[in-house]
Amino acid sequence: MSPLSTDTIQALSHVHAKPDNIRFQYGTAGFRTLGNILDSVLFRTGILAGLRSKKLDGQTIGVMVTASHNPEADNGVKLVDPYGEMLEASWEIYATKLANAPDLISALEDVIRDADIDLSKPSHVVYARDTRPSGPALVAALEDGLKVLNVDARDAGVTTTPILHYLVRAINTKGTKNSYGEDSEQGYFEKMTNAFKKLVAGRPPRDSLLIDCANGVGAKAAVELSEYLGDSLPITLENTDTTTPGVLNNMCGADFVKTTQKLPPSLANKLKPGQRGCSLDGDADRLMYFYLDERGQFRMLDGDKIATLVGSFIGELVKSAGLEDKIKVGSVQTAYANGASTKYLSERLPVRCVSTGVKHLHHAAENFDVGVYFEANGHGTVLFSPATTDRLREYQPSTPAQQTALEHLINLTLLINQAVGDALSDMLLVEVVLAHKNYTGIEWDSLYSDLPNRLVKVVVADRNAFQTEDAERRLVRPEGLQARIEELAHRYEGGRSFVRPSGTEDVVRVYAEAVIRTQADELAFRVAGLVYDTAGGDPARRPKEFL
Ligand code: G16
Repeated sequence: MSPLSTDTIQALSHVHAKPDNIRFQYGTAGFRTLGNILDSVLFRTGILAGLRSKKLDGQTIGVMVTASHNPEADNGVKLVDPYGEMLEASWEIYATKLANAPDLISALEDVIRDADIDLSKPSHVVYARDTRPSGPALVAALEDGLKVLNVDARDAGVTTTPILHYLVRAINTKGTKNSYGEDSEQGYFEKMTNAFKKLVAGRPPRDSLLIDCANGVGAKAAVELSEYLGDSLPITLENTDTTTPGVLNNMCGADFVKTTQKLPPSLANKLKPGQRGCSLDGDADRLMYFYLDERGQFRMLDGDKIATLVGSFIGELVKSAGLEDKIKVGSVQTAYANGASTKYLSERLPVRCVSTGVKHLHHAAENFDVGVYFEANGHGTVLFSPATTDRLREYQPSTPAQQTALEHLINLTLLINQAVGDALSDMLLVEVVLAHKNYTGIEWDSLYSDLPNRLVKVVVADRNAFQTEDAERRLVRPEGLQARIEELAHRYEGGRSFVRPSGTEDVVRVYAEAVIRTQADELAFRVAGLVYDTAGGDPARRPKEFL
């Protein structure tokens, strides 16, 4: 085992000093907080990424510098494991330990001993960042961390989170039976758009899709995508300003649409009634669809609507291919899933509910032959198990109709980014289903009616005081609060509400749904008020609706 170069670590830790009195936590999507306090975290994460790669015999680990849907002043960093999945949970503890260690060298020695890491092994890392202004400085700190272990590092530049995940998987599977594609952006776009073109071949031309790029890195990727798509899908890009300070995710993007249930004001005169529109988030891993109905009313098609559309379509293809006895399609949701979507899906597929966070959904989806997972916020994908992929490759259909369905399924395995939820890949997937069904947004929307729902954020003194159980559907702490929430929810027809601490923002989230719109809103704000009063919220940030 080669020793740690303690002199280098000491010198660089001095340059990237840890701020006092701040405790960092590797949460739902890595470290995420104000960008201007993250320098030491990035430096330390660089070292951790090198250690993780050494632990895995030099396989390439990904590092993404982003705060996704959060405000522009926030930033963050997360590690990506070799197949493009989220960092293994046991290493999240090491990440948090290193980020907070007063004595970095002794913490590193602990981790190396505990995880049994051979420092003489090689290490490879690929990293990227989104368009946030704090990105370049944070990447420089990360690079200093990578130098500590002489990591062989590749800078993937400014790109989306899903492209970084794709690159990690492509690099690690290169030359193997499970090769995921060329390890370049070009490889990513070609793989996806070639499959898309085959899937929509012979279908009537579609009218233009309007894409709200959240003024983030998705704008850059969407421009490239449109070149690869050619005329197979006409798209119009909006909110593509990645240089004006303050505009990222501001009054636009997938999180704005989901939480306000409104059209971004910047699209007001651009989206025509009946036209399909969609919003990406700041790093292009979430997708929300929408349209204006004939009365000009905004209608949202969220992650639940995507899951039901896609899950049913894949289930039908499996059946048409004659594979329904051999391939089981299942779906994974979280407590945020609209009750109506769960009902619709459960009548067609097995459905599981897990805690918020892609890593939970991803792992649960791996238990199905084909696992369709989407969070209501628009984050999700479809996983085909390795055995299913082999089965599709080897299957001999007995009729031309089975052959066609089989080809569609195989092309879907290429279109879908199975490494992680990917707004652009998901968008093409939705477009494929709409083209096959000859649906507009209106027909898609009419598959089932959402129960009116409302999501509210409450700023409290300590969100860690909130603890949950049963896939976050029930609060265990603060004691007594759950019973009061239930008591309130029972007063409304179809009332359901739950409360959980966010893993990406310093807030507690309150969700409520009910049969009638005004009642869903009232329930949400009454529960939010309860949370506020129990936990001592910040008066300056008390949600206006329950003042
Ligand atoms: C991240 C996670 C998602 C999660 C979201 C919100 O998304 O990857 O799985 O749903 O945060 O989490 P929370 O409610 O705990 O704040 P993103 O798009 O911000 O990376």
